[in-house]
Amino acid sequence: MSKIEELAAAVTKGKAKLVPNLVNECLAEGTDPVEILNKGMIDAMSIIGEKFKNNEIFVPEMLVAARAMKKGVETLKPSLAGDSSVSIGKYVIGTVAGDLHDIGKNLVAMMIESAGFEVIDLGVDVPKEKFVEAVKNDPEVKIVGLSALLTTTMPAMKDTVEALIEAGCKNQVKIMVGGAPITQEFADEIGADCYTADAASAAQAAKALV
Ligand code: B1M
Repeated sequence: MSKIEELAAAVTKGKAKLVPNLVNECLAEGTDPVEILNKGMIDAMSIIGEKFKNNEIFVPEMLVAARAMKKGVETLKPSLAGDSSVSIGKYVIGTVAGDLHDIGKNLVAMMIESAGFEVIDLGVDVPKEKFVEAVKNDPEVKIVGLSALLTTTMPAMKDTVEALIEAGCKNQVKIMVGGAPITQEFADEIGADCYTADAASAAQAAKALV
């Protein structure tokens, strides 16, 4: 088994203590950090998602796999993120109300930060009012990023975009959306300015928006 396969196996089994070492071993072998992220961790989480859908595993197993992946991302962060010493603007990000998924949101935040933004991370299960407040309280915020992983929280994303529009925030910020169930069509329907499918393209799109 290759090191990257060992890493993926450790993530799917939720072996959080083994994951940082395996990430470092992959890096020491010269594996590209993006490949480590994609093949060693994101693919592993897709396997977990499939197993959950097929009732082969349940929430606790999903949770330990998520914890293991978080450890891996923390270890990989210095190799993935570039120079963020100069700020090109503030970027507010959060997972919408009712939704506790934050691995993808954290990856987006990390890539956005390495693209040169100062990131204000509101966390998970963020009420629409908190997004509005974050924009209203800081004229330097240029973009708001909303993440949703559940079909059941897509309406909360819509509500948040509506609240930002109603509060007049669209004069100040652009709104970016993403997450597994989100599509370009949905983004257009709710009035978001930008949809991207992954963290790397979110960072590129954010730079293009300012
Ligand atoms: Co959840 N869960 N989960 N879960 N979970 C999914 C999303 C699910 C697809 C699993 C499945 O059934 N196959 C399913 C949703 C089904 C649906 O709505 N259609 C599901 C479910 C049902 C649930 C619960 C309801 C389960 C239950 O309790 N019965 C529950 C809901 C809790 C809640 O939120 N209220 C729940 C709970 C959990 C855990 C807490 C156990 C855990 C999350 C831990 C955490 O995040 N801290 C968890 C996990 C780990 C998953 C899966 C397995 C993995 C998610 C993940 O981290 N992927 C997931 C299955 C799957 O996705 N295949 C699943 C890796 C991550 C890097 O990808 O988050 O997609 P992702 O982010 C990507 C892109 O989407 C994009 O970029 C990221 C990186 O490239 N992106 C953006 C994300 N945000 C963006 C924002 C942008 C741009 C791009 O701009 C701003």
